[in-house]
Amino acid sequence: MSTTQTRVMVDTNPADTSDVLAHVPQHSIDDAMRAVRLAEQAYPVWRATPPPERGRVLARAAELARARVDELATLLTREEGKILSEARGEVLKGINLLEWYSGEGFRVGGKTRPSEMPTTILFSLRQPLGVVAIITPWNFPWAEPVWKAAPALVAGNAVVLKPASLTPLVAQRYLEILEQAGLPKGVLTIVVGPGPEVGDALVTHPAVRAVSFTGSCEIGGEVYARAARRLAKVTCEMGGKNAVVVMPDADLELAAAGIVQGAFGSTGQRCTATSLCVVHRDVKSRLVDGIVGRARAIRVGNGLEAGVGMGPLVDARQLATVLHYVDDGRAAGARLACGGRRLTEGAYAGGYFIEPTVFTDVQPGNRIAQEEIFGPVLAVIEVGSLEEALKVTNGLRYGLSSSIYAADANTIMRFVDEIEAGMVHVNSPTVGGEAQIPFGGIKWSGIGGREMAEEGLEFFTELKSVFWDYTGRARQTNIY
Ligand code: UN1
Repeated sequence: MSTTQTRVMVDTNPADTSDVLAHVPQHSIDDAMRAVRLAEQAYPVWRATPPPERGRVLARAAELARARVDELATLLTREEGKILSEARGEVLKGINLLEWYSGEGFRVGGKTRPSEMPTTILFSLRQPLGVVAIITPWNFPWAEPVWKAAPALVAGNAVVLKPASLTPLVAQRYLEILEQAGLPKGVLTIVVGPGPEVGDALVTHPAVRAVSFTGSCEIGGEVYARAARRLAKVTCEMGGKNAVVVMPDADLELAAAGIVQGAFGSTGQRCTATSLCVVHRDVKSRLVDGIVGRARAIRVGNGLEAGVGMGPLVDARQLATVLHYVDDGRAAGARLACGGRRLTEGAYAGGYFIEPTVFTDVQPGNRIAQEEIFGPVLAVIEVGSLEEALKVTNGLRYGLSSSIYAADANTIMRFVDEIEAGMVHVNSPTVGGEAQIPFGGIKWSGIGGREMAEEGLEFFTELKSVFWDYTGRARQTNIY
């Protein structure tokens, strides 16, 4: 959408800030209002489009995106910083979501039930809400807009999407692809702009019937409160402090590899990142050796270069936050087993690079054990039993993802049962999600319904229950 104002954001590569991707005009509050009006105008035709046909638009978008995986992944790496293989993985995950939701076009629907009344049939319909707002973070600039907008669109809604200000270009490619796939103009509009103003304009707009948000707890709490005040539907997917528990009978090589992948993949800038390792004392030193050896071997650098295993942080602010937590861990008496330094020499000079960092001897009450860092920092806590491990992990205010490495089935099942988290991984890292199974967390990590799978579609629909007496006489015998 064109803008009425001339504020411009310089979109740069976090691995090399002299690489300028674009000068992106920022939208204003008036632009956000205009986007909602466009969506209101586009909605009736889209609502009237049969759901299987809406699904076919997503299927075509999946095909178009598949033909452009490399180009999209390269842009994503330049704009966000994650390494190319991770960017490819993200693009492919978005394509899976498009494929899943394209099929949902054949299934959007309610159910039938028998009635207490003669000659009466009961059924429910799932119908679109109208105009919905979607607010997405910078760390999954392709997958997040896809995973929220695909269910919203197949359900028949018109969408105003506000991607993170740091990563607008990848989201714009998504819109291009959707329109090329046949999405009528105005059914999805993008507004780019400073979160507090433009985001708030959407969240508080009376015509916006639902808000789907992913981002920090701080902003999620505000979005939830403001939308709730005017009784709009809200789903917020927020932070995590995701723990891996390692028991003495675990495969320690597998555990070390999974923890390193979970902690340092995407430079730790992932709501499902592993930021806590809760290990049984009998295997602690062996596990820590395995983790530290692997962490030290990771080559940090520009994600476009072959052989690089970890990219930069996204911007100076994120770098300052992560370094602040490193100082805090040191000051609290934790032992820095590796990393902890910003990298500034040579090719690092132009980017926001930091070493993969591991703290051991961390106490459960330390801030680095309690708060989401959103960077490549792992805190290791030693425990003496599964009970103690559960106490540490369930004592956190977050409840997004979790993992256990163990062999004994009873230990694993008890963990699966008792861990307070929306997602549990067994013998695998805390990260990731798949289109066909709900994604989301509990406690501070999420509110308002799961994403992905059919649950993700339900959020974007309203149910209508129908009571139909096909003789018109059943009510005469009604006792209710
Ligand atoms: C993943 O772990 O693959 O903001 C996805 C985030 C999440 C996405 C994580 N919403 O990090």
